[in-house]
Amino acid sequence: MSVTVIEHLLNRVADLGIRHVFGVAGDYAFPIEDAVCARDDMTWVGSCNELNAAYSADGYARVNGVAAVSTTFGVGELSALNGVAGAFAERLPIVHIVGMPASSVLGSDKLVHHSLANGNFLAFYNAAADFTCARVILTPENCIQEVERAIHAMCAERRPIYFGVPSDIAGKPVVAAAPLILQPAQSCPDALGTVIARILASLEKSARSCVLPGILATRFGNQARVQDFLDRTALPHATMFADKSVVRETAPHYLGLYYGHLLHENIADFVEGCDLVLGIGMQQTDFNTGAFTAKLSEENLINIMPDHVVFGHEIINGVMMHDVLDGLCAQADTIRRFEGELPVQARPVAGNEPFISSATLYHDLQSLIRPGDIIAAETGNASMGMAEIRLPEDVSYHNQTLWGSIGWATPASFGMAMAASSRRVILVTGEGSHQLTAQELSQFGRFRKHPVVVVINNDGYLIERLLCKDGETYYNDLAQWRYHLLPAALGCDDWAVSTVSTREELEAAFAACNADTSRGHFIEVRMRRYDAAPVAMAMHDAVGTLYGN
Ligand SMILES: Cc1ncc(C[n+]2csc(CCOP(=O)(O)OP(=O)(O)O)c2C)c(N)n1
Ligand SMILES: [Mg+2]
Repeated sequence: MSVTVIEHLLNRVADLGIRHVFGVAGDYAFPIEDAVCARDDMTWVGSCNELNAAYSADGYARVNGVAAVSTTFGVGELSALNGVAGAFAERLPIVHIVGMPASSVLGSDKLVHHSLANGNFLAFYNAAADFTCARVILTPENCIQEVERAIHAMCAERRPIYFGVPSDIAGKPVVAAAPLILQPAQSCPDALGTVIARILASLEKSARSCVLPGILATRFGNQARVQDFLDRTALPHATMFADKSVVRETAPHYLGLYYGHLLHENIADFVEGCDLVLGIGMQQTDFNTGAFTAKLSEENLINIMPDHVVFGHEIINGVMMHDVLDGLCAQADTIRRFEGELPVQARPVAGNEPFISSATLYHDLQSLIRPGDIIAAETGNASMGMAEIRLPEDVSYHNQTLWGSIGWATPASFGMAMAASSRRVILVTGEGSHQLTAQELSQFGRFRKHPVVVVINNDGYLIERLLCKDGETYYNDLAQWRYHLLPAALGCDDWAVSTVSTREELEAAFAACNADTSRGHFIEVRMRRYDAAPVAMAMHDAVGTLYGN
């Protein structure tokens, strides 16, 4: 029997290593959902809403490398779009499969549900244009080649793609077509040789160099190469806000967080005092540069990007990051090892105070984290506090730094748990962010995952209180939920739940997490209203720089 359109698409999705499809069912999409459920190698994960499904796919892609989300026409896909756009910005490959009305309806003037009642059936497909690197409405004739074209674009760009599947088309047999032979982009040998020689010569000439490894190195599959290069050269290296856990944070030449001049002035002075700064997939965004206070002089900067290298003002195209890193690693032994003195990042220190404060919380959180953990830290004080802690080996840490859509972390952490069933997931979120997507906690219970959920309750949108004109304005206030009742209400019956405000209580809650990993743990941490992490305070002080006030 010949393969149907949806079977062909799902076969190729499975080939990519995707085992779960997040989404919300809908009548136009039934043929997609039925086809997923009919497979032994795939599980349908019914999310509470499509935004959460897209965030979960984002988390899944961070851990698994690639993910899938499926939604219904209009109402479903538009809800997912914020999450898809986030994945676009943060370079995460996600296959978005949308169930559309039958092809006889598309292009007609029929008044069908989920349509705009104006005959424009392409509005939602068009809305996806700027948030995907390829999109197509499948037909039996275009299926084989267009699926390949889109998957190729997704893998090359590490960005989402969109497949519209009209409900009558899904079950039609694909029409045979010559397979597209698409090769991954190759480095141009001459350009590659030039680039490697120039980087080595710059390192040779430099009196003091350092490396800024960035999140794009991880996204493009080069984390091990970067670590190998750093281990073999012992070059000092620091990370920016989005780049946490790209490198091993226990390495002797790892300096810590480079946050422009808002914090850790000694690290900024060291980095900016180098006559060569070698970025590897490094991005100078507002949050990475400490509100643009980082001052990296262009002529001292080389940045190895996914498919090009930037030397000051000059860009050399046609060189793939993995080839450049392989070339550098092959000659790593010729690079002079750094032997000078390194700056030390001031670390969270805690005195003996009994109550939890941001001075103690992030310090004490270090006792919770174990090698192998996966951490999702939400935008706000949570990620700003977590930015400064030093992670043990083999911990992967995730934050949606660039897109910064609050509510992301709760469903994303669930996606991470689905992608890595043997690893523990720790979610650290503010209570304001948690309110956007808290219902997705229920999926942890439903799929028998055992995360540690830390909800920091500081009575409102603290980061907004710090950044806006008058923090007391009531748009920063929240309804006070009884957070400790959430796990039970959401079907996470056997979870350990605690509300803590002293360090002794917190210590006991963390000890329980590590003593019993066979169930979920939910900890509400009560904090004072204006008790902010140092990074958040520094941002507060720099608000004028950031917004041009
Ligand atoms: C989807 C979305 N809406 C609004 C914002 C603006 N925003 C950024 S942080 C924040 C408040 C976060 O509050 P909470 O999670 O309680 O963290 P806190 O800073 O209080 O610790 C808001 C509303 C955003 N980033 N994303
Ligand atoms: Mg809050």
